[in-house]
Amino acid sequence: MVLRVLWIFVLSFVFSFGEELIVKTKGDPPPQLTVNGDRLKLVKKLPLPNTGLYRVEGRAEVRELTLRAQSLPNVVYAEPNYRIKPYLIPNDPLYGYQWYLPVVKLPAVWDIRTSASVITAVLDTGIKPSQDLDGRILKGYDFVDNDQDPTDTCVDSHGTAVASIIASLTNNNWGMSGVTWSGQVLMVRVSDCNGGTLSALIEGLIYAAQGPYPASVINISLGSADPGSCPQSLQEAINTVLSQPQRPVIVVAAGNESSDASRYFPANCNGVIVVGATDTQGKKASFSNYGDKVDIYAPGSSILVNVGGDVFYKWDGTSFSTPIVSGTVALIKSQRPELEWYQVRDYLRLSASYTSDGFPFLNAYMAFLTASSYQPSQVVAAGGGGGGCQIGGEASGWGYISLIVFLILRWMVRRVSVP
Ligand SMILES: [Ca+2]
Ligand SMILES: [Ca+2]
Repeated sequence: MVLRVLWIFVLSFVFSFGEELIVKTKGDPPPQLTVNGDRLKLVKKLPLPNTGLYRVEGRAEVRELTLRAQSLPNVVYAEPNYRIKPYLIPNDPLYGYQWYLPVVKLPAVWDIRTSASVITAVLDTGIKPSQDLDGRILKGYDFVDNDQDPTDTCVDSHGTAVASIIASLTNNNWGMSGVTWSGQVLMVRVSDCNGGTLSALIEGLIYAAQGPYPASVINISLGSADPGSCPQSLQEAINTVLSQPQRPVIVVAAGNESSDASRYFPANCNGVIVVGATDTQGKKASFSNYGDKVDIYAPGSSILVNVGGDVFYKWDGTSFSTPIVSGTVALIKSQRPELEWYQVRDYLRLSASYTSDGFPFLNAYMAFLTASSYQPSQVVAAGGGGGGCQIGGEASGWGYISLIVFLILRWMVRRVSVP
C-alpha cells in the first residue's frame, strides 16, 4: 500500500499537466477569466454547455490555479486539460501467447513510445530470415567463420529466437510482437550450435560498439562457468565498449545452472546488467542463477520465440529473459541516449517490483517513466586527444527529487518489513 501511494507520488512528478484548463461557467464562457490575478484566456468553446478551453497566461501552476478557479462564484467546475494517449495493444495473432509482455508492463511503455530508435546488438548464433524480422535485421559480422554472413546454421536457432523477442515486427498482423515494437537488431555471430569462444565474444563486443552500426545496447545470452571469474581480456573489452560515445549498455544472462551467478562470465564482469529468470508463477525460475551479481529478473519460462520462417517455440532460460530486459533498455536509451549503463541499471532496480520469493522483477513501465524524468543538464566537450564528446548530465528537477524520496521511503519500507 505504501509503495502504491509512493508510485502515485512519483507519477505526479513524472506527468505534468497541460497549461490549459477546461472550465464550465454559469452562462456563456467569457473571453477571459481572472483567478487571483492570473489570467485565463478562452481558446475555444467546447461542445458542452457553457464550457470553454482556457489557456493559462503566465507561469501559474496549473493544479493550484485549478483549485482557485473552482472557488470562483461564476465557475461550475474547472480541471486541468489532462493529456491522453492511445492504449496500444498490437494486433499480432500470437500476442496472446506472449504472457510475459503485459506482466512486465511493456504495453504501457508502448502507449508512450513505440519503437526503439537505437540499435541493439545480439551476440549469439546468428540469424535466420523470418517475415516478422523483415527490415529489422542489420547483418553484422560472423566471428566464427570470419565472414560477412552471420546466418545461423543450427536447427534450433538460438540467435534468431533472442532477436525475435527484441525486434519482431509489432502490429503487422503476423506472428508475434517484439519488445522494441520494431527496433533494429545488429546480428553478430560469436557461437555455432556447439558454442563459441571468448575471443569471438570479445571481437563481437568491440565490433558491436565500434563497427559500422554502433549499438547502444548489447545482448549476450551466453556465457561460461570457466574460469570462475571474469577474464581480464573480456573485462578490458567491456571497458572499451562502455567508453564509446553512444555509451552502450551491455545486458547479459545470469545462466541456467541454478547456482551463484558470480561463477559465470560475463555475469561476473563489471559494467554489465545481469538478468535472471522467473517462471510462469512469478517466482524465480528453478533453473535461474541467482546471487548478488544478478541485477534484475524477468520472465524466462515458456517464452514464445520465432526461430525463423513461421516456426515458433516456447522456450525456457535466462537467454530469453535477457532480451526482454535488453529491449526495455533500448526503449529507455532511445528516450535518454546519454544515460550511462549504471544509471540504466539503477533505474531498472529502483522501479522493480518484487516476486513473492523476494527477487527484483522488471517493471518496464516504471523503469521507462523514471528514466524519462532524468534531464541532461549540459553537453561538455571532452578535453585532450581522445576526441569525441562527453555528454554530462544530472538527474534534476522533480524526477531527481522523486527518486530520492522513493529511495528513502523504500528504505523505510524494507526496514519495517524485516522482522
Ligand atoms: Ca558465416
Ligand atoms: Ca508480428
